[in-house]
Amino acid sequence: MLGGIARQGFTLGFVLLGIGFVSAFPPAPYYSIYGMVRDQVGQRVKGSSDAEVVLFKEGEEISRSSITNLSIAENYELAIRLDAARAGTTLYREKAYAVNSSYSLAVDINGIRYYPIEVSGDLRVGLGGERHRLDLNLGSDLDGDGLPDVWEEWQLYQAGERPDESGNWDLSLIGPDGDFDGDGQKDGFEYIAGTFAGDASETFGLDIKAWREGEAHFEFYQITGKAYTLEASPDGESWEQVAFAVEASPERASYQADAVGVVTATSPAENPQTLFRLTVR
Ligand SMILES: [Ca+2]
Ligand SMILES: [Ca+2]
Repeated sequence: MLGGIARQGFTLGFVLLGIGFVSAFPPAPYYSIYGMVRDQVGQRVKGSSDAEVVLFKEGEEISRSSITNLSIAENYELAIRLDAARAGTTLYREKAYAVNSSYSLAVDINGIRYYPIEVSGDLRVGLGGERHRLDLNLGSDLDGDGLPDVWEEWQLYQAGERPDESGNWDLSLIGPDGDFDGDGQKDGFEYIAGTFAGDASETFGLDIKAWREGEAHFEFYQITGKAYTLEASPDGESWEQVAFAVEASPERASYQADAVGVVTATSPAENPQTLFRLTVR
């Protein structure tokens, strides 16, 4: 909520700039972070007023910003106010950050506080005006590989692995750059795509089945909760996002799956040589 107020304040400043009162305000440069908050099994955290990213400075809460459903590519954005380092602005500075100083984050969902894996790294404030993508993945990460351990244990279980007598799983079998099931797709990629990293029969991909009457016909394997977009290219170099229709639904810019399984899709394509690629988030 406070994040929303901060953004309104920024908008207000911008409006005032238009009518010439800006000199009454100290400059308020911001460094922004944005990205996707995912739960410990890799699913996008749904936006709500009870889901917020919280910003800390030296252990003290500075601001918070709601997780939203507004964009398919990201579900949070947080503006970090930078210290203009001017004399006589002590109060202002308490909530501002020096460039390259450290900050920390937490995620509050329905009154429960979570610490994203990324917080264990060294988070540093960048320059004013910069926008930096920082996806936040919730859950513990005892093996320090950036993948939530709960998701890794799920993949191991699904592949027939079991914990040892002490209840410990061999998390070293799975890693972001590994390919546990040998299907050619990295475990870290399967985490994002929502496919099983321990089942080589389950992979992310786009099968182009046919072209007829100005339409390309596809199949792909959808995973509940994942969002898909389609891009087209005449030459494999320049790509642009295109609308597509899944099953009998109307054409749309993106598609969010509500089930698991193979679906058919179509997209207009005047040229049968058009190349397509699918993106999953
Ligand atoms: Ca891990
Ligand atoms: Ca794999």
